[in-house]
Order: sequence, then C-alpha cells, then structure tokens
Amino acid sequence: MTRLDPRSRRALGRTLTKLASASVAESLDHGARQPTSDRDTTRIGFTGAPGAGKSTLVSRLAKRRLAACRDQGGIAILGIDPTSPLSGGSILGDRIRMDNIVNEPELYIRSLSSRSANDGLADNVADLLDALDSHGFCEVLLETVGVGQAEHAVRHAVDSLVMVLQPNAGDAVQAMKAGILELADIYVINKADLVGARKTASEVRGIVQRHRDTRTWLPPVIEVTQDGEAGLAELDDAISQHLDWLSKRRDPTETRRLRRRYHVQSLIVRRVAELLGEQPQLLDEPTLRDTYRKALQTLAGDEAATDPEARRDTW
Ligand SMILES: Nc1nc2c(ncn2[C@@H]2O[C@H](COP(=O)(O)OP(=O)(O)O)[C@@H](O)[C@H]2O)c(=O)[nH]1
Ligand SMILES: [Mg+2]
Repeated sequence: MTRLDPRSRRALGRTLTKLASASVAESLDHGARQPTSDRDTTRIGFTGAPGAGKSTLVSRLAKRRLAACRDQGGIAILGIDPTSPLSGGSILGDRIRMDNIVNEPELYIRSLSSRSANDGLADNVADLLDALDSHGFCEVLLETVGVGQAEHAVRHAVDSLVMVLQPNAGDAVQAMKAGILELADIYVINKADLVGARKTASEVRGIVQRHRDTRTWLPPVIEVTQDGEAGLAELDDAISQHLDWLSKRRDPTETRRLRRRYHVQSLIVRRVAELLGEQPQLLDEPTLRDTYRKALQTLAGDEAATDPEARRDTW
C-alpha cells in the first residue's frame, strides 16, 4: 500500500479529523504511536486575510512544486479556516476549487476549521503537522487566515512563511510599517491584475528595504495573478531559494528542536486551558500567585494520567 492510495488517504483523513479535536491526553497518546519520519518534511506557510486568494495560489503552486516531490511522498495542503457560520461552506468551496485546480494523485488536500484558537491557527495544528510529517510527505503547504497574531504563531511551525496581500491591503501595509508584520520570508502581492497592485507592491518593497539587515534574508516582493505563470514561477523559485538559504544556516537538529518547542508549548497552553475549564474554582483563589501555584500543582499531579502506558488505546 503506498502512502497516497485511497485506503491510506482515508486513514490519514480519519487521523486528522480526530486530532483536530483531540484532548491533550489523546494527542500525547497519538504522538507516542506515530512512527518517526526518516526525513524532515518541508513546511511552507501561507498567511493573509480571507479572500486574498491564498487557496487559489497554494493549489496552483502545489501543482508546480509536485514535479520535484512526486517520487518523494507527494505534497499535502492543510488549510485552516476560521470558525464562522460560513466556514463549513467556505471549506467545501475551497476543497472543490482546489481539487479542480490540482486533481493529482500525489496531492493530498485537507481543510479544517480553526475552532477555539484565536490566532487563526487550529489549537491542534502542531499535532496535525506532525501527523503529515509522519505520513512521509515531501512538502506540506499550510494555509492560515489572519493578519497579526496568526503570523507569530505560524512562524514557528513552518520553514518558510509567505504572506499573501491583495492590492490596496491598507491595513496590512500599515501594520507592516508599524513593524508588526515583518515575519514573512516572502511577500506576495496577489491579484496583481487588479488596480493598485503596483502601488501596494512598491509600498511593501519600500518597507522591506528600509528594514533591511544585510546579514539576513531579504524578503522578495512578488506580484502574482491567477491567470499568469510568471509570478507563480518567481514565487516557486523564491521559496526554493529561501529553503536553500535556510538549510545552509540551520541544521536538522535545530529544525527538530524548533518544531518540538512549538509543539510542546502549544500542548501546555492547551492543557492549561483544559484544566481551567474543568476546575474553574482554581480561579477563585485569593491571589494570582495562589491560582498559578495550584494550577501548576494540579498539572504536575495529572501528568500520570497522560502516560500512554496507563491509558486505554483510543487510536
Ligand atoms: N482578480 C483576481 N481574483 C483572484 C485571483 N486569485 C484569486 N482570486 C479570487 O479571489 C477569491 C478568493 O480566493 P481564495 O483563493 O478562496 O482566497 P483565500 O480566502 O485567501 O483562500 C476567489 O473568488 C478567487 O477566484 C487573482 O489573481 N485575480
Ligand atoms: Mg482559503
């Protein structure tokens, strides 16, 4: 059975569905059962406002990058949509649109809602990314919504981060000027067929140049349209160049440490949220320090409950 045959895809789909709403204990159980991947899957993040054209761009790019990945496990696209009354519909819409664009057996596409996370990422995204790594994909393209906090969260989960802006993305450009959005490795001015694209691109280029640090990577600003190949090819090259640049400066141990760090931090944050939900009386302690200490004590006590040996098999 190859990794991308229908049975294997269905099994992966079920795992991702479970992981998306798993408790911390369930996530840890699952993690303990995962085979360690023999090589590191490359992770590329795409972030930007809803409607910026991310899904369209990511599917076209995946198709392009598949040539180099086809014999090495294929590509997975993981889309995280914000929870909203419309998200069910929009996720379905994404799925249909992406499938139409790509329709390749070596490409796996999955969209999930971001549930309770307020940073545009699913709470459990680190689990989901690890599951995709274990499945042996060559590259994972992660699409997340948001301008602001989402970039900070996703920054640590991916190797290259692409920010997708639309022409006249005034808010995002202002945020960049204020130094809030300087985390991307590559900026895409998408929908460059629309009026204002040139101006937005030159504004963003100006900001990137002003913040230039000669010791580090200079983020390129690339104009892309859904009907043209030139911008897409430029983006494809820029991502490869950034990954290459990164690989000369960061060894696999460091990459693994960064991923583990992000993962364990997010598990702890989730566990604290679970605990304070389960035991709200902890919030009634007289002082903040009392609540903090009691919460830590309770967490130390419940670690035993998350020991996979002590739990029944839920996977
Ligand atoms: N004019 C124009 N529209 C585009 C372009 N790329 C995507 N769109 C449209 O923008 C809308 C949102 O696209 P989508 O990929 O779902 O955006 P997402 O919410 O960022 O994932 C869709 O109606 C697309 O057809 C482009 O290059 N030019
Ligand atoms: Mg989308």
